[in-house]
Amino acid sequence: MERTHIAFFGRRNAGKSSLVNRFTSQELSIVSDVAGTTTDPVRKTMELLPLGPVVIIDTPGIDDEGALGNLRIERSIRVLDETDIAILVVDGSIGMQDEENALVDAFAKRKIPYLLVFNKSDLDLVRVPENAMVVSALKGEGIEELKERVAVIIKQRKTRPLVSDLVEEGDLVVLVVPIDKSAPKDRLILPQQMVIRDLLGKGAIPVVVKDTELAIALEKVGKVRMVITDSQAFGKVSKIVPPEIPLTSFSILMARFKGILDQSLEGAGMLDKLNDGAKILISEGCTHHRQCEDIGTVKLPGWIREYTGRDFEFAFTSGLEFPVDLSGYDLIIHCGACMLGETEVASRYRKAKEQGIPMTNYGIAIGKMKGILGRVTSFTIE
Ligand SMILES: Nc1nc2c(ncn2[C@@H]2O[C@H](COP(=O)(O)OP(=O)(O)OP(=O)(O)O)[C@@H](O)[C@H]2O)c(=O)[nH]1
Ligand code: SF4
Ligand SMILES: [Mg+2]
Repeated sequence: MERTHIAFFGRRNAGKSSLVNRFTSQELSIVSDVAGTTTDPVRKTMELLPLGPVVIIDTPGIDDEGALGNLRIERSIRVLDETDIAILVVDGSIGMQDEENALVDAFAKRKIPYLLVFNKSDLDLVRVPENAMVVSALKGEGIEELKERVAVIIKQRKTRPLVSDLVEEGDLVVLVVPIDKSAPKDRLILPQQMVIRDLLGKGAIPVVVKDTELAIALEKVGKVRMVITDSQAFGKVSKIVPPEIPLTSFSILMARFKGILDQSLEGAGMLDKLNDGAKILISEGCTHHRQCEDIGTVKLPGWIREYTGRDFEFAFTSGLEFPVDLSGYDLIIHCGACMLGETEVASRYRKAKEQGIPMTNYGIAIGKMKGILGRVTSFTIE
């Protein structure tokens, strides 16, 4: 399961950092009575009972002032893009103001579930709205109840299956994992681990091979329900796997899992419509190119030029930077985003959609250029 990103928002001095420290039982953030103590979002990845794997995010107050204040507000708002569950912390001795109401609107617009928390219950509180919880970060009161409420929301979040709905118990599924120089040393990447885990959970039988042993494996193993490959090896693998065996890739399954498959398929169609000089944004989810190495920066531009016979202008971004204004681009091609949370990915695709810019990802773009997109997204089951 993906990590749940839980972010604490509110005005300055509401007690966000105090509450984060109580919530995590750690001294994560500095607390003081100076308004504007937290100046940058603070993130902490951890396991938290009864919530499981989470990222806890403390944010600067959204009522900060001046030029620097505006920058801080922007950073807090940016955190919404990765937020799965929001905690809106209100100074209960003051109550809700315009800023809190604006945040509630922002949560609603992005469909982010949130909990309204009136803090400082040890003081005299103004009238508490019915849907609000009351806590005291100072005294540590109401913290367990808050965690339980968050746990309920986590349980309710819909989890789509990655691959287990496409196979039956006892089905044999061959996974192709090329071990070339771009493969990480001594381990499998997250989408590969997730597919294996999901197949095992279903009672299916995953068989993992390198591309070089695929042909021999298919001969030996008998009836195969599906082959799942790294999309970089689509060209080679699609020639080895007989057409009657369904074929797809880890990245296509991930796109389906993250709810962005349809938009990505539509976006890939743009590759046939680009004019010379079109601007293509290639965006990667991490800065250290874990297993992607030069795919985005070198290989992909080369393949696109070869496929289209045209020349384009390429721009690149990586990590958490993703342009707010996408209007200069004709097409966006994103990496598999294995290091990004589901909500961050969804919000990038939503931005592209809102601005009318086609967007696709590496695996689907490669499938398209190899001429096998129909085959690798059909998910046909014999
Ligand atoms: N009485 C009382 N004071 C609290 C409570 N929680 C926090 N405070 C105090 O409120 C002040 C601000 O707390 P912080 O946790 O730094 O607030 P913040 O929302 O993170 O503030 P910024 O980082 O400036 O946005 C500190 O003096 C805290 O001790 C509470 O439950 N009761
Ligand atoms: S986040 Fe993107 S660039 Fe980074 S390893 Fe994953 S797929 Fe590659
Ligand atoms: Mg703070």
